[in-house]
Amino acid sequence: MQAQLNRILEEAKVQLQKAEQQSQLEEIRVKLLGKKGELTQILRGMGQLSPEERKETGALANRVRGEIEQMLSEKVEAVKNAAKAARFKLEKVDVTEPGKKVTLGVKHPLTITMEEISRVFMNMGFSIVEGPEVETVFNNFDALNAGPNHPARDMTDTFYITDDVLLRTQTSPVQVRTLMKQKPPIKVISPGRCFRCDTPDATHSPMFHQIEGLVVDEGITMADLKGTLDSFAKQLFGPETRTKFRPHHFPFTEPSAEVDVSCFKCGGKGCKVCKGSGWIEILGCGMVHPNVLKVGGLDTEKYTGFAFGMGVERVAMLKYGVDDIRLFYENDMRFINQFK
Ligand code: 2NM
Repeated sequence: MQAQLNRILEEAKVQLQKAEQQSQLEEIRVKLLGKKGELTQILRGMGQLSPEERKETGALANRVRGEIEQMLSEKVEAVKNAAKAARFKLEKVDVTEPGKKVTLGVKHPLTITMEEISRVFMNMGFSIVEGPEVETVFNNFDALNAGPNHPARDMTDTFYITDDVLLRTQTSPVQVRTLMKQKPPIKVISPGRCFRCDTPDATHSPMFHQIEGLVVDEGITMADLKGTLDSFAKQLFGPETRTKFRPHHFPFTEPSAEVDVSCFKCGGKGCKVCKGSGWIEILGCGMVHPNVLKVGGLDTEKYTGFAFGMGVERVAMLKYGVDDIRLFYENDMRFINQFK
């Protein structure tokens, strides 16, 4: 039995020498010291020995176990250290290496312009409302007093999806929806994407952005319209800006007007930006037509309102001196990065 113990010790030494991984060491431990291990089996068989033999063999067995345990833990430590050293070598960091450049994103010029316009109206107490880009013909045309033969309804101007469904050609259907579900006082703007069947060129795009506004309450007059839009123009283009209201026609407003602002570049003397006239056309507006107010079920003897609309691309092109609308949609970062 003692010879067996010595053989186990010698064999353990050889095997531990060869082992290179922690899993191998664990295998060896189980094989020798585990519940069914070789050493454990021998210790179990000691009951059959005589007392003297038992003493001697027991002492040897304990020594062998102690030695094996000692060797095992040393080897486990060594293997762990070797693994760590290998990892450190692999994960070496060069602290003198220059850091990676972080490039921050920028806002799109149309987003900047849209937010700037919205901010001015929000500061005047307007709320922002949004609606779907896919609209009903009713919300986009009928409700806006554009009769069945209105030219804007033409297939060549409008993207129809079915006979009754289209891509909105302006954001006014959002205001129609507001009129139908909200009681006055109403004071909203609706920024969003619009679609018209246009061939792209320097000033046209089949997709563009609008911001429209609607104010409805008792006693709203043309003076409210002029005061609001004059204040807006001064906040967007500078306090020296003057406004001019020229008679115009829209189906959804009566009377209607187009608004010119004095040229923010030359102050009105005439330059390239205003094409020598001193004035720049910036938006359309008018007193909401009674037929439109009726869609919201309003008493048109009691309630009046004004509305306006402007193209975001047009404002951005003027503000930033961009001469081709298509630049806004190409996402060439050399263009986009100029508006930080
Ligand atoms: C414009 C010009 C004039 C307008 C009218 C309405 C509504 F829904 F209240 F009738 N919303 N927006 C309007 C009026 C839009 O854009 C050039």
